[in-house]
Amino acid sequence: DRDSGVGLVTRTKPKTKKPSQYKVLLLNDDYTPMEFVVHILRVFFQMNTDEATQVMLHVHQKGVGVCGIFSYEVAETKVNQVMDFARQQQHPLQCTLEKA
Ligand code: NFA
Repeated sequence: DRDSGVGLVTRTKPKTKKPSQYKVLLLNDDYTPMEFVVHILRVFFQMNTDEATQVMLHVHQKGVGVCGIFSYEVAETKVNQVMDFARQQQHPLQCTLEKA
């Protein structure tokens, strides 16, 4: 028999999407010691002392800097780890995330 011509449009785009990426940002303040920020970057972002010092100085001079880019789940975990650790040590350091 003839095809009626009525039917569903077939998918043209693949359904799967790459997970969105998120930047983890560190914000400058006047009180958190530089060495503490370097320690944070080494422990939670696997940087060596040179990399950590560069990122810390960038944040100190520009006001904000990127610690790394991760999936939402990992970025959120890093932010919580940094904020919890800074709070424990009574430093006002702020860390946040932003869509990349
Ligand atoms: N601005 C801080 C200081 O002079 C150092 C700092 C760097 C704090 C990066 C927060 C982020 N002690």
